[in-house]
Amino acid sequence: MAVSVPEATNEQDLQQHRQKVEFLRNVLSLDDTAYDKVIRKIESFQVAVPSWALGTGGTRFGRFPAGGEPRTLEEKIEDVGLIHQATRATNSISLHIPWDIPKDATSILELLRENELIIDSVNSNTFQDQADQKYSYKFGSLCHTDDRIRKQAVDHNIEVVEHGIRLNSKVLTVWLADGSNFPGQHHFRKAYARTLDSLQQIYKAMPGDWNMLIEYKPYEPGFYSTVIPDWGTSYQMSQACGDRANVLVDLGHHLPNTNIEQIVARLLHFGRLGGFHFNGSHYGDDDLTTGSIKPYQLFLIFNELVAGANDRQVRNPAVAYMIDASHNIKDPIEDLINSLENIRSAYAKALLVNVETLEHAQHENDVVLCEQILQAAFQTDVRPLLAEARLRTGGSLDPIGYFRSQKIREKLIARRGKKSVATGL
Ligand SMILES: [Mn+2]
Repeated sequence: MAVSVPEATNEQDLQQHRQKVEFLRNVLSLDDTAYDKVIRKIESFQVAVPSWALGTGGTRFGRFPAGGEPRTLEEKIEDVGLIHQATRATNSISLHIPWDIPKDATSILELLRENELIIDSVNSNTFQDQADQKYSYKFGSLCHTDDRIRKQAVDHNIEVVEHGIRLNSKVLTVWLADGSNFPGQHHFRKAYARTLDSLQQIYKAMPGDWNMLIEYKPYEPGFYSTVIPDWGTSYQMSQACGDRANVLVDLGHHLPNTNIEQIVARLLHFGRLGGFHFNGSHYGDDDLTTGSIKPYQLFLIFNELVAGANDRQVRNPAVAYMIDASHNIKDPIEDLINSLENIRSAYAKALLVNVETLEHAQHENDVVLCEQILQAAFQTDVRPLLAEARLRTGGSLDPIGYFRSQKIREKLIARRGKKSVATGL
């Protein structure tokens, strides 16, 4: 598959695009150097797409497949390749084991190379029972009271790392469904201690160049407690594991109105922000399109990330950016294109924040000016900058228009069938 879209598909929109860019450059007073710098930063901002987002998601109610959903790991890679071709914004893919166990790692690596993709992270799954599994995770995995079940869950994570090694990944993401549904069910301190001990065993088994990301979530499927409910618990567990364990922030894993941007700033300050799972939510872990519900919050988060990246006093490892979403209405490919666009939009706006003026205003306690500076960046329509970044790297000026005009979903349905269903949530 070609990694760029045919140039002819951009021709129709080109003149208007040039006019919009010219207008925006004048508004922002960007000379050639400043303009190129911003575009190059946008071009290089890449976000991994998860293999489980390529099918329509299920709630615990109905599931309504889009048709032509990928049935195999090869077809999932093909779909991410299509998204990357149009957006040039996702050069990597996150895998879920056992859903995505490669039959032949060499041919998968070849397919990845053809699509200019790499494997970003591998994710373990101890939140479901598999058909061939000896013990059940009904009452937890890494936290379980039974040593044998904990060992089975630890061994699974080590096996996930082994699959990842074969695919040149270097990141293990651990999200646990471990928790309790009723008061009294868990001995909180002992459940915590058992979980940490399990994580330490997994950490010790990872190769020296691997990183572990520890995700937190305040509720669900445990509706009374979860063993890792918040960033503080993830942070402590990361510290107790070692330098290569860090906290993963999933935007949907917070209670309503949590100040996520402040959490991001704290973790950057401590040098423990390891990764991001992007999604959008209104109530809880809704897995909606990133930026569809709270675009200002997304911008404020990126404002912290950009400020942290530009601050020499911040010593944080490279952050792994991933989408973690899968819902049941939109075409999954269009949804991911939407998410990637919204993520880059928030990033581009954060790049426009006048950091020096903001810090001066903060120092002077000029509250109104502080907010004006942020709003000036947030309210700028940066879409021409995103389009320019795509154009320069071989992508489409209008990725969703491209997806529709090329009848990509129709072609996928013709090849894979109307009723094909992707593995996933
Ligand atoms: Mn997540």
